Amino acid sequence: MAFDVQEFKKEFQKKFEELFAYGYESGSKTEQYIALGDLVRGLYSDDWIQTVTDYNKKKEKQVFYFSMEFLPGRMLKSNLLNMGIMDCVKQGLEELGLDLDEVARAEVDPALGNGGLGRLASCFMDSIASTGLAGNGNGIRYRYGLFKQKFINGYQIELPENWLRNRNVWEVRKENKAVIVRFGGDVSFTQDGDGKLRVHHENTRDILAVPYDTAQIGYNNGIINNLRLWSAEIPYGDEAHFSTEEQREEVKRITEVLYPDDSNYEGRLLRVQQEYFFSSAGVQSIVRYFKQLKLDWSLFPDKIAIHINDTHPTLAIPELMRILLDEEELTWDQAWEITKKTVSYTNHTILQEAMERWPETMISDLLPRIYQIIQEINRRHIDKKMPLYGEELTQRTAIIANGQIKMANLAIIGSHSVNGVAKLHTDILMADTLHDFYVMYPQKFNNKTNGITQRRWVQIANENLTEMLDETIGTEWKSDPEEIKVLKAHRDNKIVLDKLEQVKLANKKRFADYVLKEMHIEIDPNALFDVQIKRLHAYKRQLLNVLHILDRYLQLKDDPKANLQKRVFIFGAKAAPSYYYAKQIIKLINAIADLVNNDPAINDKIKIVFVENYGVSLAELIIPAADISEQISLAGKEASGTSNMKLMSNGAVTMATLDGANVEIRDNVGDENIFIFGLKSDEVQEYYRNGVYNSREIYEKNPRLKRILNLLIDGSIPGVETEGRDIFDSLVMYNDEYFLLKDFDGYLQAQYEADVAFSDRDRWNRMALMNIASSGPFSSDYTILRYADEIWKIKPQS
Ligand code: Z2T
Repeated sequence: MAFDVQEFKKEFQKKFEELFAYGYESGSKTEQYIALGDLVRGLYSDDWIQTVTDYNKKKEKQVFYFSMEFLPGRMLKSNLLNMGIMDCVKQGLEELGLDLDEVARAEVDPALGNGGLGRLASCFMDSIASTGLAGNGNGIRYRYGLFKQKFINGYQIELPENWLRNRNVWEVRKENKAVIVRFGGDVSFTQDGDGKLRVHHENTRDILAVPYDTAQIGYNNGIINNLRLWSAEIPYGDEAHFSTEEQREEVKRITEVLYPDDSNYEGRLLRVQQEYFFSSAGVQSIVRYFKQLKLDWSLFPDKIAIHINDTHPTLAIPELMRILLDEEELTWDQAWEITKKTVSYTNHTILQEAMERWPETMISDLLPRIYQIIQEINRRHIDKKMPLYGEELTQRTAIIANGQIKMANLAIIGSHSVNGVAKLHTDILMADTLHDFYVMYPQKFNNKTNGITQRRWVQIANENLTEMLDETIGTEWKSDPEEIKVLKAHRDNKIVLDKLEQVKLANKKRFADYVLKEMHIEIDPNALFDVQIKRLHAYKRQLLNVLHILDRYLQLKDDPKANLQKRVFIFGAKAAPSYYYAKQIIKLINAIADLVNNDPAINDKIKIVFVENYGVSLAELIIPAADISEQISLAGKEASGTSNMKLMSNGAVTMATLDGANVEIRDNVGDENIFIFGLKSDEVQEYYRNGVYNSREIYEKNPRLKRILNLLIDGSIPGVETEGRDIFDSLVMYNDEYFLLKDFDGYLQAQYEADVAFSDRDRWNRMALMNIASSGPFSSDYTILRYADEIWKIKPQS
């Protein structure tokens, strides 16, 4: 993008005055940010139009990534980076007396997702544009994002996240692209003169879906794709049908707020309304686009790929069937062929409690025509498979059973590809969770290990490391992430290792400043920063981390001179508001933090920092400062994990079980550069099957562990009488569902080895370097190229 500093300064001043009618010097940071964002959006609008025009002209096949969640993070700096004007803008602002980072911080971080799944969708949008693929996002423009987390007396409190309080400079409302989504009503059939059955769907409640589009800018390639988020409104001219306040509220409610559950299913009517709302709107706008190409319907799958991110958008399948059957009058067989060839599905979890199942009556009342189509898909499936696979196996794959509609079954049957998100996860799906389907459709199953975009997670989040890499190995890694492997040649270069240590130290200081300012806790940047940042879930085992901290606490209480590495334990985690146990764990960690941080006997050898409101922006601050990356879920439970990849890319050493993508991280980085402990996934399976695990026995026989667990119930930790008791009981009396006690010894041993390694600075720096140098394969650019090649059948534009 041709652009110079002087020109930028002029344009910025002009834009500011145009918007606010006074000089930028007297504006607030938010106003300066809005002016800058508005200016930047104007700079890419030509490329945006050009990209759309090109796709249309070439009738390029396009992918539509349907996701209930997107977690883009602040967009200003990533847009500047991808447009190639970061340095120019930084310099220009500086000459105007402004600091880019300060202005950028005025942007509200849109929290339109829960965790891994939503952030993955945004990494994918960045990679789709950056690898030059024709792709679009399709989702919901929630009026309120994921709740804002506060701690009051150590308890999690949830506040509404009004992310649109200021103007959103990136979105463009496209009123002319609005569509109607219909709920309820009556379905009837009449026979035409030619004997054809005609469907009538009447007395529906019609909601207007209005799209808001946001540019997804490719990295230095001039390509700008689209993220389309839908908002529910009352149809123009239809106000008479929404005359009461209650009726108007009901419409608004559909896109009012994101459900705050990560890997947990919430069987509410409003949730399924949300799912149908954005799936239907998305499919309708795709069909409208396809019709304008004036091609035969059989070519639909040659022009369109629809990808569903977990089962949340599965209703796109019967919705596409409905449009092809009822509106376009294709036969069932034609419509079914097209639908299957168009749709592909990613599974993100094997946890049973996360599997979506809707009561039949809910769907038949809310979506009567969609319900009929699901019934027919199910009937044909059973009819076809029964003679081939017999009664039992076939019935286990039914979409409708016991009054419930199983969305995963519909997603698998209605699509041509089913993928897991890490090798181990896909293996478990095939061998276990989805084994019946694997027997029926082995060719549908494939793995696509997750990835992350190093543009945000290294170039933007870690400028110090970026600069050091540029100096050491050149800039090739920025456009081809695998190229970072050449850093391995410097593994024994003392100068490089020292530089890396300085980079880490500077990042740790930056985080320490934040912690001092925001939390009034003083932490030592020379201590080992031990980081666990992810949603709070029993299976992720934040509690195992806690048991380790308590072990150190007791060692220091017994002997203040104990030879232990000084550590700062950093947590970031939100608990679903209705997840009582997870909230108890938050309270426990905060209580232990109060106790340990203020105990003079500990003498600052342990500090615990539980940051409030963890999200993308805080991740960008914490990850570059991490020494250890805690990835300690019970083997077999974490589908992939992605913070493991972000932390590795920033030179943290992983402390891990062999779960999710940790297995592939180990394979890439080598055993000597990672700490592995704990049960393997097949060992866990075996325990579940033969049921011989007895946590009570471990408690009784392991005095060190017993002493720690007793701290929970003997009043040693003030303020957690109920929480301590409940957590103790879950671990000792109710047989410890996630095998914390079983993995405890191995975890302590691995942590001890980490202490030893950290005290040898050269060794640790070499480990950090090897992690950075081995992180290239985890770029979402490669993940996306594999989706494009093997599932979507689309090619990068040249
Ligand atoms: C989610 O973030 C994940 C899985 C879900 O299953 C739902 C949500 Cl909201 C329905 C996570 C996985 O737990 C994590 O292992 C994975 O890395 C991430 O999705 C992206 O695939």
